[in-house]
Amino acid sequence: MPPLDLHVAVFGASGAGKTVLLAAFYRAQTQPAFQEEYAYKIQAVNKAQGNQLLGRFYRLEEGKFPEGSTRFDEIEFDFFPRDLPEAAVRVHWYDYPGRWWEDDPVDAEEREAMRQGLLKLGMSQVGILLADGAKYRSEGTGYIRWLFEHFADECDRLRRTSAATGDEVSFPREWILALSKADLFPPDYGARDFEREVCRDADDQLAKLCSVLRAEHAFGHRFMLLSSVAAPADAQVDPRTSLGVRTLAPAVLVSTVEGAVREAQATRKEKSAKETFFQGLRDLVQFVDSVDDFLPKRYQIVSKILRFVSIKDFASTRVDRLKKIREDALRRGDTFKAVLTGMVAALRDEEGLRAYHQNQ
Ligand SMILES: Nc1nc2c(ncn2[C@@H]2O[C@H](COP(=O)(O)OP(=O)(O)OP(=O)(O)O)[C@@H](O)[C@H]2O)c(=O)[nH]1
Ligand SMILES: [Mg+2]
Repeated sequence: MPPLDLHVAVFGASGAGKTVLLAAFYRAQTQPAFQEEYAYKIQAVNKAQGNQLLGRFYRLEEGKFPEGSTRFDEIEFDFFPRDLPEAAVRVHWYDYPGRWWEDDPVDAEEREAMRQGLLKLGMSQVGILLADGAKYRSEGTGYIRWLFEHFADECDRLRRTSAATGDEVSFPREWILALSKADLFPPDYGARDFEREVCRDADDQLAKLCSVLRAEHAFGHRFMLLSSVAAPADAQVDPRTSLGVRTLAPAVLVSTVEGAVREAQATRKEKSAKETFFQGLRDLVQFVDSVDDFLPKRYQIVSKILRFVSIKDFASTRVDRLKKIREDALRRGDTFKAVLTGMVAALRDEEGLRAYHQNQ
């Protein structure tokens, strides 16, 4: 069976930390210690791109950050179970100049690259809106309000200009709000604290953004902290310390399932208003064999996921149980079960609990 494709689009202004995040994401998950602990590992589908990412990381180790990006890149990563030859999950990741959200294109060529790139971002299953941690640290609440307003305006503008040229832009259905450069915050600051501050201080702007994205149920309830490297203001960069980069793929996987459940619930007329996610999930599993018929194409991945991870394990907070299932699957050579349960477990370990929080 080919790997499950997850498309993730990181939305972030210039300097928010997209390119460094990509290098850290790759590097952290290629480490032998990572493989030992998580029981899966990542490989770049294109080896040359993998080397470029490593090169970028080695320069970070010498304290050199990348220049601002100048073009659109698509990078694919495969997730393999420890010691098994086949990949279970393929993550498609896009990197691009954040100034595309601010400036007009410099020429016709860039305009076209921008158009194609933004269409790809919009087609992704999961969107990550990256709030710049350094700016939030220095500017406070005003920055988050500005970010939501600015992003809502840009999405609105994109929709209007695309409509004028005959393109229909879509936006990801599921969203994660992530705070980059989380190393600039105190060590006990978690995604839960970020969620509290955002809901307390920027609820109006959040509501407006949700309506522009047409994502009332899907934006503003998943929060992440991300730190690609520790870069304290007056000390050396420490590229070996990261936060949340190992939680990202699992968060995207789970968000994709949640999106499909909600979509399936919405198509069923008899659904009660109070039906929970897990009731919806249970229901979806009962239909799992016919699910591909009624789910939109981009969610068909979910029927596959649910063949390998049981609802109980999906909902379980028992990391030890998940790890046991994962190890059994490895012994049996069950590629998909091993990686998928490994990812669910990663959301519940210590790093996952600090870096990821869902409030509803
Ligand atoms: N403290 C800290 N600083 C970071 C981190 N990641 C990035 N930075 C800083 O943020 C700057 C911008 O990061 P990039 O990854 O290049 O930003 P970008 O979003 O790719 O920017 P564009 O390519 O212009 O869109 C870096 O040069 C670093 O100074 C991080 O994890 N922690
Ligand atoms: Mg960049």
